[in-house]
Amino acid sequence: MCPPNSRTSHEGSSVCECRSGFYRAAGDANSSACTTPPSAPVSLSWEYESGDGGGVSLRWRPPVDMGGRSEVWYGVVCRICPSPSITNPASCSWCGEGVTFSPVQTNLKQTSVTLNNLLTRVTYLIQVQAMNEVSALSPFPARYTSINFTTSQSVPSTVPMMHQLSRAPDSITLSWPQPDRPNGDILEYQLRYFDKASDVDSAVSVYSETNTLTVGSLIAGSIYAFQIRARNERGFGPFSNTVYFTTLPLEEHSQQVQNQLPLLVGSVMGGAAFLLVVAAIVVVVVFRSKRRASPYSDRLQRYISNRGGVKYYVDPSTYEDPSEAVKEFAREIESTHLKIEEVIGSAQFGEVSRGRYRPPGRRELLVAVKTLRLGASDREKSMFLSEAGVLGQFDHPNVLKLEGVITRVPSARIITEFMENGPLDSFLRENEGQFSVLQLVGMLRGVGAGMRYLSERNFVHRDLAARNVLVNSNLVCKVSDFGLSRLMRGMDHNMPTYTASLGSKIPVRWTAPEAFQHRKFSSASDVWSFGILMWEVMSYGERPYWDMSNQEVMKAVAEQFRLPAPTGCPSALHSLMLQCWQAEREDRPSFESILSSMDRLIRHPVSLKTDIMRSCSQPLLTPTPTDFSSVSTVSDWLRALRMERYQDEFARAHLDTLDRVSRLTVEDIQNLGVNLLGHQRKIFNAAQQLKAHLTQGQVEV
Ligand code: 30K
Repeated sequence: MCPPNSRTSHEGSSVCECRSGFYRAAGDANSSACTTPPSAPVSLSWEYESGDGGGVSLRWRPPVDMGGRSEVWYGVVCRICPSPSITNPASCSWCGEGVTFSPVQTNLKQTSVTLNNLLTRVTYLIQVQAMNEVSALSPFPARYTSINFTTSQSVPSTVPMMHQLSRAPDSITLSWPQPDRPNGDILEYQLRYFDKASDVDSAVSVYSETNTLTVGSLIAGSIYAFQIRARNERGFGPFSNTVYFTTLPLEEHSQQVQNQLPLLVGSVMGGAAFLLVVAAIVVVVVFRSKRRASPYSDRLQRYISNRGGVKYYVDPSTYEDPSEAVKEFAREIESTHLKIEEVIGSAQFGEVSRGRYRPPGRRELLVAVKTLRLGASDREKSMFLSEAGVLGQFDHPNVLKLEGVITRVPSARIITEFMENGPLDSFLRENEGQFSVLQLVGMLRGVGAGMRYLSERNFVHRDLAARNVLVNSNLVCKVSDFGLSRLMRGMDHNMPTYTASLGSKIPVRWTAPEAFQHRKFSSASDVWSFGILMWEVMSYGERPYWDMSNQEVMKAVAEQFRLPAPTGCPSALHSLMLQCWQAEREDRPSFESILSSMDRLIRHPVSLKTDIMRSCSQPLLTPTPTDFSSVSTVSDWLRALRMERYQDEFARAHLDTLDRVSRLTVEDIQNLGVNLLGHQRKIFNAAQQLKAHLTQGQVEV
């Protein structure tokens, strides 16, 4: 006798074969009954999930016919259809990756699933298939049941963040972006606020149709709690998290007024009627000039606004609690989604490892994981994490991308994209001479584009250098290291006593003179650093100013010496560098203009042809290069170089003609008794230049 759904094909056969449409699964014994795929699930229904996630939950009951097996699982197919009346399912397209399934989309063991991130006012066609161990053996598709529904408009999702635009003793002006899912037109926002000392029952509400609002009648120097929500046709969405802002303390206010007093007094003298007009102009002018003089001034760095569609970056240190900034701008990553592989380098607060991160519902990414070293203080932890608070605000192909943070465990981690070729400086050193000028300019253009993006947002990097730019496998360069700038800035504000010792922390060779002398950091000082970075790139990672000491570099730069064009560097690029190194920061180009210059060069590659005369190692240039017409003796030459102090050494070595000087070798100079390293280099380069000049003269004759 054969078990159910099987039979023998001939007399005396030892196995019972399955009847058509019935199967034995791999694990089934030969003597067991044959089984078939299950029938379709039944009673499929849907309903909205509570909350504002735009979710729908689906439920069904198991198939009536289990096909003779006990196990069953389900798969969900999601399609999006053009109209509510589905006449032809073929006209529906796949939902794509936007929709997420909880717990999973396939191999579901339970009879319910939640779909999230659905669009509003869209018709979905959902099919739920039932499968068992023998489904794969059947040539027919799994049986399914389907349902369609049209999502209604729902209330807006929460407003993701809120920022202070300005403050006075009795008022605060706030701005915020649209909710991620407005689900229709936003009709108005409700801002509710209360004194932090009291509770939410005492909250007052104000309404606005725009994304900014000024709240008045506040008490000076007090902390207020703010919450915001948006309303569309369907009603109000949920309130945002509470954020706290403080009104301006009276002392600070009076100081600000005092600073403006001389201007006011001047205006008063102009007469009463005139005064009104003048005062208005003065206020505008003062505000504007302040902004230009110090683009990283507290005010602007602190505030985010959407003026002209550009967001200003928000300085996490202006938050009451900087970890709030991290929460706001950085996603918290589940440790279980991250695999750390090997250490690839070290950074200021600990080591950097390579890892793999699998975000739910997305493919695995290679990432770099910065880990805060064990035993770090709370202050170090918050400085460490504030880099993520900055990075998380940016989204540009030439700015390192933040994937998220892990803050809930003792050793905090920052997860960013992995950059296959590592830091730009070592990458170039390891590949010296391997790239065309066009490729090098392409890399520089990338860094320039990242910097233009950052400067548009009023972010001042302060530590732009090739070591802080990372390169991926496509040679795309991305600006990184937003930590050092934060650290220096934090100290600036909070620990003035450290400022003096900080001198050593400033990367002098990359820093504009006004920044290392008076700490006037600005986008214009970033432009100076960009010029140095251009030099690093064109010289394949040579150290700027070679082995000169920081002191010597500062002195040389103050005396208007500038780096010469690296070997093989087109003069058009060197002249762009020289523009970045203008002593007066107002004279330097903006990143915008640097980028257009580079684009022009890239479009006309002839301009990037190296001109031979300049390709040889040039001396540290002065803006007025050595004028040989007035140089006829060795003393003249030394004077032109501001190296008069070595006259005796030159005389002792019988270097009494320009011809002899032009033939100086590096060893000769070392034996001369010129003991300052930078000077040896300077003299050698100047001698080379002299040689070029003399040979040129001969050719001309
Ligand atoms: O892929 C990488 N992604 C990163 C993200 C890497 C490094 C940082 N932060 C560091 C940037 C440089 N800065 C220097 C002062 C210290 C912090 C963020 C990163 C690296 C990398 C790791 C540590 C130091 C420098 C770079 C990386 N190094 C690599 C070396 C590499 N990726 C890929 C290949 C490689 O081969 C030698």
